[in-house]
Amino acid sequence: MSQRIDILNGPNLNLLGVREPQIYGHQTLADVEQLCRGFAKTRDLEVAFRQSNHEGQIIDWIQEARASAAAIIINPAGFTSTSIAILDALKTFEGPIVEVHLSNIHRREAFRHHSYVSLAATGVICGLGTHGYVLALEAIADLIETPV
Ligand code: DHK
Repeated sequence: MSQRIDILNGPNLNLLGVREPQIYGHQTLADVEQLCRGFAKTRDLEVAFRQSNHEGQIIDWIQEARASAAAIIINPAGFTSTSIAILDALKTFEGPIVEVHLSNIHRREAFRHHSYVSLAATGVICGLGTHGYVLALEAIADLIETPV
């Protein structure tokens, strides 16, 4: 049976493609979902791809993932540097967690440099645009097959 990977996207990522394209690129979130589903198929993984502008909704999805997902990929967007509650929820998840940012947050404003989420993440990918999601899935597929 294929394992499920939850890909969770935080606030404003629904506007991907139109929002500050010089930073976040021209691909939409639907494009990212398509990329992820295409790659997941090659590794026999099931994907639940979600986006919310609401912190509580993201926390509910993380809690749900405890029972139904093998791994989490999360782009917490603006909640990265603010949400202790998302960090606490991620700490209850036992599988691998990969934090993804489209932009290189370390080349941007200082307030984006600190991530609460990184304290719970197995790995972090940033600055590689939408390809970062595929790299995260690839890493997770390997981790699931051969845990470190
Ligand atoms: C997306 C956001 O919305 C910002 O709040 C983060 C992240 C960076 C990204 O690069 O994907 O600071």
